[in-house]
Amino acid sequence: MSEAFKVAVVGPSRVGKTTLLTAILSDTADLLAGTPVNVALDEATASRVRRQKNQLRGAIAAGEFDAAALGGTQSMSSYEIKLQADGDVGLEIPFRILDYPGGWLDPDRRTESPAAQEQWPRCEAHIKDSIMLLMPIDAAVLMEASTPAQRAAVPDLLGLTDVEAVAERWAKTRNQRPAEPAVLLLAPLKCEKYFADNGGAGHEAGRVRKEVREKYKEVRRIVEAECKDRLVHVVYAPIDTYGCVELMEAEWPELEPGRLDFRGHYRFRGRPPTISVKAAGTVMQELCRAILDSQIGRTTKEIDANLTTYTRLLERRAGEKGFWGAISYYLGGEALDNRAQRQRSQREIAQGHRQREQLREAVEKLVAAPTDDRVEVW
Ligand SMILES: Nc1nc2c(ncn2[C@@H]2O[C@H](COP(=O)(O)OP(=O)(O)OP(=O)(O)O)[C@@H](O)[C@H]2O)c(=O)[nH]1
Ligand SMILES: [Mg+2]
Repeated sequence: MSEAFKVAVVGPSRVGKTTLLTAILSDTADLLAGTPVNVALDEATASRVRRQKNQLRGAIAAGEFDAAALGGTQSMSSYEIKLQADGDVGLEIPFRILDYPGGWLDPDRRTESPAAQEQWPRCEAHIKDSIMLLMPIDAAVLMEASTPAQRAAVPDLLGLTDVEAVAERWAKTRNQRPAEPAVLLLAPLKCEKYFADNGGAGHEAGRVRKEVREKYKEVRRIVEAECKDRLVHVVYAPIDTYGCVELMEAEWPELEPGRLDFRGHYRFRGRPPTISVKAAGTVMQELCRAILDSQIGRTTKEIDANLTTYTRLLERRAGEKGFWGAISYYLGGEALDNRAQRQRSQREIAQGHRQREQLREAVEKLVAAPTDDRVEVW
């Protein structure tokens, strides 16, 4: 299997990690509409996405949004996603996004689950290798807490301690690999109610930003402190994964004396409600930007030096390439050379080069597409 660009998601149970991944995929497909490049999913990913879309369709048809209808993630799952040029030469840029049950972030809960104990080390390894740390944030928890007891519950409900611990480990490795990209993407979700730009009438975008700045200040401090030798690109992107589901009522049931939980009651808006994903494509845009920037940032000499250390042979495709290997392999044309050596077809080489250009153009198009107005670089 070829080396993919890795992305890790970090957030507590029920924050919306899995839903977000589906939204990213459909929004990216929209951004790439009209280009000869498409978003290809492996079978397991496609089936997960299909199941989720069907559930949502069913809910829309029934006219009722049940926040508990979608079962939580039960095990570690890799989303294998490829930006793929049309045609049969098989040129592609592969990404691997890791999803897992948010409950696993809590070390105490991990010890209770055999699956977690078995799979968590692999999750951790993936997180460390990731060029992007994607951090979904429950905007409803942030925004609806008003009494002192509710505010006291917020850090725990956001899983801040565990999220910070993961961010620290991720940043440590990023600092050891200063030439690779490092993107921290803070993504408030369930924020339809607070915005006026996607069918809603909320005017609290400023407060969402302020709350995220405040509650995730420590995450940013940790990341900065760990990344002494490099820059981390921090992006703030409030995302609507549905766009047609709005918070009606916030409930704060008492789990035990002094400890509150949060339960949001949501309802569809619009008749009939139509899904309107917003700003989710930012994730793929930022990923592609990171890849292009880091490639452009290197001098030709560096690339040449790097390339000579790679064997341009068949095994290369199967070997561990690491980030730089992957980048020169996919965008530098090595995937083509390699393939060419096997097939020795001039026609195919010519066709392949054209497709490589298309792929590069599509990546550039993604990057050049206007960024959503909600998005900010911090
Ligand atoms: N209103 C609203 N609801 C959302 C949004 N994103 C997710 N949800 C709902 O939040 C619930 C949890 O979503 P999931 O994507 O399963 O959450 P998760 O983080 O993957 O949860 P675990 O797998 O348990 O870690 C589901 O009922 C979703 O429908 C959003 O942007 N707006
Ligand atoms: Mg999940």
